[in-house]
Amino acid sequence: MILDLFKLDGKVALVTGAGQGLGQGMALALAEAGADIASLDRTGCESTCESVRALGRKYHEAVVDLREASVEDLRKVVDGFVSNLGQIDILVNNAGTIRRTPAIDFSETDWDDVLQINLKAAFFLSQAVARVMMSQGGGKIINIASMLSFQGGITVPSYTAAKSALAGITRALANEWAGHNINVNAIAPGYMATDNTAALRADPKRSISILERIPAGRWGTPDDLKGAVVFLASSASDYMHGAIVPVDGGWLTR
Ligand code: GCO
Repeated sequence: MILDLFKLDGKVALVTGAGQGLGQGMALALAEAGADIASLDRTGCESTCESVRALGRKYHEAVVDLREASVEDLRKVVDGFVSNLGQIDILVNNAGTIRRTPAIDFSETDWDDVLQINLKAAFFLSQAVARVMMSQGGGKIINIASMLSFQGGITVPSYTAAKSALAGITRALANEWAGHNINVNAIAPGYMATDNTAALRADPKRSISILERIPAGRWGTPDDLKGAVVFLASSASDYMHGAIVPVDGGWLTR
């Protein structure tokens, strides 16, 4: 029956940045759908851990700062999860950072950090996890893109570069790995009320102009991504490859 296709019982989902915000919301959604959770975050994720275990699912975490992690470190983290949880069926590349400075003054550090965390780590984690998925017969990779995968943005050039490229590698990896039963897709959240947009919401001009453009008439919340992430993590989306799915209250249609 159709609703059974959405169930994730017996699956293991690795979510980066699962400690708060969108990552926490998605980790809980996957656990509610039946998955055990492997969490990778730069700090411990006590509240995510508690909620996942309260649902009766296993939770295992690795504390890793993606800004500093080498490709070898990422492979070791993935191996550690496989030894503890037995497998990885779903990867959500959610961890991200943003730096706000006009392009004319933008620093090398703000360029490198954002590209490292939002793009390079997502690519090499996908590579390490895809090797596991290939040996298991398939899996689901979900990249968390952005409105700035489609638009230029204002004073966030390295974020726009990383998120636009993340949309590109979503398609590139989808092409290469579809034949291995690995679905690579992305969710592009709209303007969500999380830490990422705190500066925008605190700026009276920008917060009004953003809100005015959202047809749904409100900022998004972590709960708004729950349906899309479970869908893309489940068998219900088995024929989807390389899609970038906006969950944006209609922002892009404006
Ligand atoms: C900005 C915002 C965006 C949002 C989000 C949009 O400056 O435009 O911070 O980057 O955070 O990613 O989808």
